[in-house]
Amino acid sequence: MCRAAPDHNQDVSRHDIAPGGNEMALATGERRQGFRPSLKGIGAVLGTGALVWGALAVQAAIVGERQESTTARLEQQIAQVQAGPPAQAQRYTTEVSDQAKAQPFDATLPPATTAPVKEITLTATDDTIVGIAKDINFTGWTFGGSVPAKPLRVRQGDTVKFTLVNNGKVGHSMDFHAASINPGAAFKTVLPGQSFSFEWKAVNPGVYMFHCGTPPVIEHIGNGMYGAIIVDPAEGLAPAKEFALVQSEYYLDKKGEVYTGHVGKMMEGTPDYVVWNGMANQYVASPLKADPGELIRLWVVNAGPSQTSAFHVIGAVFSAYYPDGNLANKQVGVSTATIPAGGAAMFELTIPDAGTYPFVTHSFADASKGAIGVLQVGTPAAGEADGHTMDAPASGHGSAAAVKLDVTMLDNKFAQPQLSAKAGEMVSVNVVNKGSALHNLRIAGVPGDGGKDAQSALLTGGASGSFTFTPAKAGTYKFICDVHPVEMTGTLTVK
Ligand SMILES: [Cu+2]
Repeated sequence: MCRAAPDHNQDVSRHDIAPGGNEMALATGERRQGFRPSLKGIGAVLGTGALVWGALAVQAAIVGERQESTTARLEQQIAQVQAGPPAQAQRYTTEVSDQAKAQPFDATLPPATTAPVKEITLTATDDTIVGIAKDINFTGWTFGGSVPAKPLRVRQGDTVKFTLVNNGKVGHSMDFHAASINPGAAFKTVLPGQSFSFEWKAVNPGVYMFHCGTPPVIEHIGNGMYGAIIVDPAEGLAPAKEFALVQSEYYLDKKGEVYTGHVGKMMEGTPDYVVWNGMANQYVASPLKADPGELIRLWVVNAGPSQTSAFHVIGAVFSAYYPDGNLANKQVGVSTATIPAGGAAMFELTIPDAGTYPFVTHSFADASKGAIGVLQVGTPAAGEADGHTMDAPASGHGSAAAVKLDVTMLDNKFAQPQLSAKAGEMVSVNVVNKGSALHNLRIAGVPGDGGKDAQSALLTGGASGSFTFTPAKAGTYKFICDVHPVEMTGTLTVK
């Protein structure tokens, strides 16, 4: 049920969303009547950049966005995209930022209040600096001054009275995936300096994305305008340790000291960072904490704008997985679940043994760009470096007589890519991670403890560990880091 607020904002009505509108504003202010995008026709005229033009024009035409500044921006972006693909992707550090160290994004989730009407106001900004990674500051576009927005929580049956205040320099809007509402009336663009209210009823329980839907949507989401809203089911939920996690991508352009969003990279789908709750690897440095045997509930949104998440907790299986967070969607015994861009899911798990359990998108190209966090269950075992290492496989061998090998991990290579050992002779490997990313060392095809490949624990930056194995047969064996299996490889020669 939508009720447009009686015009705070006369101007907004002029900029109303008109689905099916076929008029496009040009930067000159002139309007092109009867604009009917034809990819083929445009392609013939404009050449290779045309598909992108087509995509943006269709989007703009469909939504009928007529705001001059947005249109000018759109044309700039088209020019940018037409200028060619982005420069070869640079690898940025995934070491946590000073901001993430000082104040990691709070992933804990307080319960919803019992008020049947939830009045929520969010302020849009487009100049909020976010410390994505060490020495990488980014001009975020936000709801409420953080990327992502702080999670919202209501109960099924509540009425949400929502107000968007636009303190930004361009138009912004709010699209609640949890709402069933006429988007043309409710999700419309609000001009800078103005505000707009609408209300909706939280009918469907679960977890949903919300985001700015002002064209080009990819830019507004790519710059940070999104968050999670949880709608508790009417029947309630079992008590649990709850966390809200939003996966999203950053695409960087260098403008002075502070980075801005690179729309060309967004269109190419080549993110520089993929992160949990806005900052690279922040929960590796500051793990989320739970107790052994405690029910853990994770509300996970994939804000995109474009990547698919393959959500997984290393060393655990979800006792229940609910697509969109609706209890009616229950699946059990799930290790890894797909969360599409714009989608969400709720996961429940119980971890019996104390230890360090990383949560990742198992699309490892993305995990290695910052989408790794850690669930710290119980207190770290003695000997675990600064509490962030996984338990090393217990060694059943005395290591006194073992041959010692030292391996140093860097970002992203092994400092000793060639190792050698003798068949039948026990080897003790000491590994130290001198990089900032999460690494391990696994020797493929050489049995270690418990029938698995001989391997170290997953080690955070600065941590160290050790493991032993006794190679049975001569040969050459490849060792890799499971987090960086392409770049981090080496060879063990057994004579
Ligand atoms: Cu926006």
